[in-house]
Amino acid sequence: MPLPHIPYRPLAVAQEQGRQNLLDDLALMRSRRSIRKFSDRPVPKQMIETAIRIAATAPSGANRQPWTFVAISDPATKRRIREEAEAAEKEFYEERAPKEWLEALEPLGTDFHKEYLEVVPWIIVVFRRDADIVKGERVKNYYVPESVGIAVGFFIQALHHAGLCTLTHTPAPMTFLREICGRPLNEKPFLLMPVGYAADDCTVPDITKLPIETVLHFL
Ligand code: IYR
Repeated sequence: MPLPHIPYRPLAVAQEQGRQNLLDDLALMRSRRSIRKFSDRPVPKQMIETAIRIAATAPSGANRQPWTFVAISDPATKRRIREEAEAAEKEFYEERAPKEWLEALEPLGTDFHKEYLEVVPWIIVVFRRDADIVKGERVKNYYVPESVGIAVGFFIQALHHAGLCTLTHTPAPMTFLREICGRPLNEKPFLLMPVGYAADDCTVPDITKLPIETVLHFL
């Protein structure tokens, strides 16, 4: 049965203000980087919860909201995640990764060591729910990677605006995360995200983004 419809009042922004807001947002997002060197400075649980509330406002296929966030601050759990992630990454770098992939990573200087997983105050594990179990029945969700990707985008932006940093990390395979987080079989790990403040001596590779002409075509 269709839901009742209610009036929608979009945010009232005069066009000039809108222009300025976009420029401000552009500067804000240009100053964001993924980092691999975190501080152990604590981050209040409330900040994590609010950032995840922001993520959970994302649009999703049939409004199924096919994401689950697990926020971990327990040191023993973080240690287990580090151990498992490093084991998976070691195998990736030393055995599984095709030469071409290793060459693509070389400029970034990454390797299997993931100390930051024990240093950061929080690790957020994002799960995708390709199906839900409703009254014992499997009910399929739609556009799941698109939906979860959008939610994670909101999350990353919110963290950055709050002065926090993250990294979108996908150790492969990631199935160990389901067991560590105690999630059911219909939830599949999507991303592992350390969240915290950057270390004072944090450095990032000097990358550039593609020119706008490459990524945008007006017709
Ligand atoms: N998951 C590995 C390898 C890696 C892959 C990509 I694609 C990156 O952009 C960076 C790293 C790791 O985290 O080291």
